[in-house]
Amino acid sequence: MQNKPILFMSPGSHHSRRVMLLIREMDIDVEERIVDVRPAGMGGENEGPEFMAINPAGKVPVLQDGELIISESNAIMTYLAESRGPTPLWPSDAALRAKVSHWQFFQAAHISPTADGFLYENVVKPMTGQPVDAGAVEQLTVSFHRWCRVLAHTLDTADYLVGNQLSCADLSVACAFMYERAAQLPVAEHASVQSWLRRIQGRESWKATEPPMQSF
Ligand SMILES: N[C@@H](CCC(=O)N[C@@H](CS)C(=O)NCC(=O)O)C(=O)O
Repeated sequence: MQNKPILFMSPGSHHSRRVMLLIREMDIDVEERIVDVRPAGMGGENEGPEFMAINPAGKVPVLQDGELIISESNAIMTYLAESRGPTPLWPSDAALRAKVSHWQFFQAAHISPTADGFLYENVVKPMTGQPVDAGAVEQLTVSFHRWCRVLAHTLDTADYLVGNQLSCADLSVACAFMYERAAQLPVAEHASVQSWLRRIQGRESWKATEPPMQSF
């Protein structure tokens, strides 16, 4: 019998979490192996030779399934959904699947860099004794509202991002908001986005992947 896949992850990693959510939503048997992830130059396990041999980018998540080693959370999700599916989370209809994919690219290109910027300014900098850059926060705020308006364009009239049912799109995008409170993301100004986020956060998969403490 083939060994079960291994997900190298960190419980506090928002990028790991979208894969962890999918694993639970699809009830896939995966070993989750915690990596001590630290920022560059801080001596984390993610920079050690063993992990770098698995992912030369030194980042989690990474999935190992037999011969396959794959990083990038959304690529891992596609692989799991396709190899362990079918699942409505990754629709069989090509047009719907393109829409799911669209939101995953949107998350990686727009929402995550903006939310991560807030996390850096409002959490990492104060924690490391650096001054917050008010100008940077102002620019991030403009971007954040811009991307939330894009989400609201769909969520004002639908409960979920694609086909009005839960899909990988919701799992991918919701994780970008994981540190909403600590990072002071102004989500409250976008009622439909906030309601959608609470809907995802109400799921068992979300509760089961809550990190033991506010870790990063
Ligand atoms: N685009 C990647 C981002 C992965 C990522 O940045 N992971 C963070 C943890 S949330 C990490 O491993 N950081 C360590 C580092 O950058 O050195 C994905 O979606 O998987």
